[in-house]
Amino acid sequence: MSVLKNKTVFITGASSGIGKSCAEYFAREGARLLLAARRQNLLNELADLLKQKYGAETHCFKLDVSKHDEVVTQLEALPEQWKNIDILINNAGLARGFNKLHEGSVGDWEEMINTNIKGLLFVTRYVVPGMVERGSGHVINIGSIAGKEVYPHGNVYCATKHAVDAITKGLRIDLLGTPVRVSTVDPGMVETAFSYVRFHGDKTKADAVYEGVDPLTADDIADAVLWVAGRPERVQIAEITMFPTAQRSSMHISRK
Ligand code: NDP
Ligand code: 8X3
Repeated sequence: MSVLKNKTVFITGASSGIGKSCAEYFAREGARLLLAARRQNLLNELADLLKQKYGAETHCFKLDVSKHDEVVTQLEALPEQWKNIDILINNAGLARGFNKLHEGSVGDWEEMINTNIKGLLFVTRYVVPGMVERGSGHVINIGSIAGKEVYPHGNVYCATKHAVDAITKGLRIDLLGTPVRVSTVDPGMVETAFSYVRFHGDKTKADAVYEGVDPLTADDIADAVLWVAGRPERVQIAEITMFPTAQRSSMHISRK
């Protein structure tokens, strides 16, 4: 039997891409899923599909992680049987804009900082005390190669993912002496709605990012997250960095 069976797994940003794939991978293992994002209709559709395919038990709720009041109110309002979260997957995040810093949009910066840094902090701050109290839990952050390298026009997005890297390391250290594990999965190029969102819905620009490359898929990342979560309790995977074979760094991409 899977070690993840009946574990309660909370996935932020489960309506699309990596979060959605994680939901499917954990559902297949028999985990109970708390699914959150702003687009609740997509979460409901996903929950129906996972019930049909795997008999998965899910609870979906609308959540904008960047709003502290909403995070507290929504998590406070969880039904009793959903309050004990075993695994938190901090996935909700986005890039907005692709400009030189001195030509960038303050609105884009605020959205990235509020979601990728503050949103992750708000959710983590709420969930982790329960893990410490119960003496078990695992936080898995979705970082990025952008948290390890900086590339042209990546400036503020890279800064937010460097912050995620620092927060991951800080949390891991601060939880020393507890059984709560902290991990990060840091992908390079993954084909999802990510670039479409980054380019404010410009499909031509988004498609060009993946042109001539066989990028990672959201499922590739979910597979890694599932592996991280499934290790025996004495094993804490600190970080996994993943690239498509055609990518060797943020700046080294071989295109056909
Ligand atoms: P998608 O755009 O496909 O998914 C992003 C998810 O985040 C959506 O479900 C979206 O849901 C959710 N989200 C965005 N803002 C908020 C918010 N304020 N509150 C709650 N949910 C939010 O992109 P990916 O799957 O690629 O991105 C997932 C994570 O992976 C991000 O953290 C991203 O930085 C990271 N990443 C992506 C890479 C890539 O190349 N694709 C590579 C490395 C890391 P909704 O809009 O419904 O709220
Ligand atoms: C997403 C990957 O290289 O666009 O985090 O920053 S990258």
